[in-house]
Amino acid sequence: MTSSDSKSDTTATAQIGVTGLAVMGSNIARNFAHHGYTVAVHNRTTAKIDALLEAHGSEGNFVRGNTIPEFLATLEKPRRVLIMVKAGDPTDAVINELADAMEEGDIIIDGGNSLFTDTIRREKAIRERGLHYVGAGISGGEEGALNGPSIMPGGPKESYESLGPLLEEISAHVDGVPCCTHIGPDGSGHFVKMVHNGIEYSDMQLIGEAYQLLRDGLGKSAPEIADVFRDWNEGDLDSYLIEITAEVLKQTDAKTGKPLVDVILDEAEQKGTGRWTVKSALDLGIPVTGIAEAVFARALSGSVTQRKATVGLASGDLGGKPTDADRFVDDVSKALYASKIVAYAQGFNQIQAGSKEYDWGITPGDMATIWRGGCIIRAKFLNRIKEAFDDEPELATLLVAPYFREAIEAAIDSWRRVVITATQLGIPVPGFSSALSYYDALRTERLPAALTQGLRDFFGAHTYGRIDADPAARFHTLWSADRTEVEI
Ligand code: NBP
Repeated sequence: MTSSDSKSDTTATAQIGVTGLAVMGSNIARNFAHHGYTVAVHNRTTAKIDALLEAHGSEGNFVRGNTIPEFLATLEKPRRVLIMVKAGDPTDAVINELADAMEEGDIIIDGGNSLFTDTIRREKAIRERGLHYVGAGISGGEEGALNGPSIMPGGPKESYESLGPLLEEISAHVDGVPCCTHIGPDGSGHFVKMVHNGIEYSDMQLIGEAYQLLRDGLGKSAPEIADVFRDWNEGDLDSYLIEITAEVLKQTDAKTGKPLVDVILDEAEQKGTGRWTVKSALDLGIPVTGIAEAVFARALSGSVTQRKATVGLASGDLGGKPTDADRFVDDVSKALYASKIVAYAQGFNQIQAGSKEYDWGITPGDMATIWRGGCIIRAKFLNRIKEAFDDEPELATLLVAPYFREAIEAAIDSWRRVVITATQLGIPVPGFSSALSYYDALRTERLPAALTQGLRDFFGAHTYGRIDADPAARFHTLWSADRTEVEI
């Protein structure tokens, strides 16, 4: 079917509009159409409208709009327009163009990966113009967008009443439950999507470390490691990322006949959502060490100058090669699971802290529910996270929820053995080891922070609290005088 004979009737009335028809937008537009909606489609350059209608116009009812006014004219009122363009300035440009032409009560939805503070700003500006603004995090990539993504919409409750049923319908469903729910006001949806991406970074880093341990610790080939990941996907680690790790590892490069992973340049790129997660965590004072290590590990892989300069530096000679391969594989799987629990525990603490800071009223267990399908971090154990928050909505950390506490108890010796072996062999495991340190630090009764406070008081009179006084009371030792203590 060509663009001229596709269903591109400009007089039709569309229930939803999608502007921005690159990978994500065109697949979401098709997803809406597959669910029986008439979808208005628009793109800055009309070639992408032609391409969509030419290839997929027969899949449902599409209405083309070559310009924004033409596009808006095809939509039922109140209009619902989903923006799927590049985050940042392009999104602002499209919002402004739409808002100038829209009417009171119309809804603008930004489905891109926008920074949540931009969404807070935009929501306020659009609200003041009498329009509704919904910042919706969408995860699942190309495939999810087409067949059912995980959707995290923030914004006014009234907008969700009109928009929610559509979004829930096109989202992934697990056990009949949609992977979409109203997250909270203004930037909450994009905040949760950002943390989701941060957890995704951490998950991928841990998977990478497990792969390297099996490769360099046991000398396994990529296809052999693919088999291990396939086995792991049958148990507690069952998740999309573990499943596709097996797929990538078993892929052969057509050009060389080698495993594809062995010919891919080992420099990981990033688009920025992991970095945003860490920046936000620093502002909130939440130690998301697993996500931070993952972001830095990608940066390190791209530190070509430093890597070239250090090739061949001493590694030490402590031996430590695993003698029992099967036990080592089992240890690595347990270390991976325990480290992954830590990554999620940290991410959920960040969501709790963000919700408190911005007064969003987020229900953490609901995030676990809507991440069970459609998205990149979908995993079997999200059910356990949901149960943990259902049992204890104010849970201090997932690490103390009975299921996870027991899972870590079962993994702890393996986890330590893996970190010891990696250290002996000189295999970098920043994710595994920092997760273990985080766990150990949290459960340690007395931390060296007392000494840090003493030092701060010595050089800067920054004061300290005492274990035997009111927590709010502050004390200072007169270090350069007679070293007696005064209460401030
Ligand atoms: P891209 O992020 O590659 O953006 C391309 C789209 O933005 C095209 O439609 C392009 O129009 C449009 N655009 C640009 Br660039 N500048 C514009 C401007 N000034 N005015 C109007 N339109 C402009 O597309 P994508 O990969 O489909 O992602 C869309 C959004 O979804 C992004 O925010 C992305 O971060 C997010 N996201 C992507 C994924 C994924 O897996 N790719 C997953 C989840 C979320 P043109 O055709 O005229 O150049």
